[in-house]
Amino acid sequence: MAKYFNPFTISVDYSNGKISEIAPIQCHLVDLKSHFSDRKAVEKTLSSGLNPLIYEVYEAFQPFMSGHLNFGTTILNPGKIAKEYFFTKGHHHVRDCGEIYTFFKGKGIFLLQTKNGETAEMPLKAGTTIYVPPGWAHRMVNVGKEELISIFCYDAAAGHDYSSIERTGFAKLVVERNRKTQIIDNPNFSI
Ligand code: M6P
Ligand code: ZN
Repeated sequence: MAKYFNPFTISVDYSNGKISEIAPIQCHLVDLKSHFSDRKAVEKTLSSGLNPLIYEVYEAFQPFMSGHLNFGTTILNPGKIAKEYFFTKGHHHVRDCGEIYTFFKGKGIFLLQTKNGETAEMPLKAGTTIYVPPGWAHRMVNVGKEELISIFCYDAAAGHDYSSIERTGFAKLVVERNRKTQIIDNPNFSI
């Protein structure tokens, strides 16, 4: 008889998003070099010896676990490179599927876009739950002063497709101008 996968629990610390049973995946500035719009500001920061931790992801599953749901937390630190706020890399899924995020700390903007050029931007704060339908690339941006923390869930066989975002960039940038958060068109975006 086939052995069933064992049920399990994880412990999320809701004060900081960390999950004690899981080793986080970390993303530093050097990993996002080509994603920030001001490349000179990135190089200046790195060459001064700084390589800040931008975000950490705690994932229950490695990808490509058919039939399972992947879930965990993302902790996106506050900060900016030049005028642009810290963000996650952003991706489509290889195997198209929806995804749910619930935010429990911080303040942000969720950027979405399709390969047809449609875009959407959603404000985020503690208590916001967002449904990302299939076909929408997604990125979160931290526009607050503390960490932006969320719990997510999606098809564990979906995989991440980073290539189209690396090629086109995001259609919108989230920047601070005149001490205000603004969503502007990315001058370097092309489908
Ligand atoms: C969420 C999930 C993860 C994703 C992470 C960071 O936690 O969607 O699957 O890896 O955000 O996003 P990205 O991989 O685009 O940097
Ligand atoms: Zn996703």
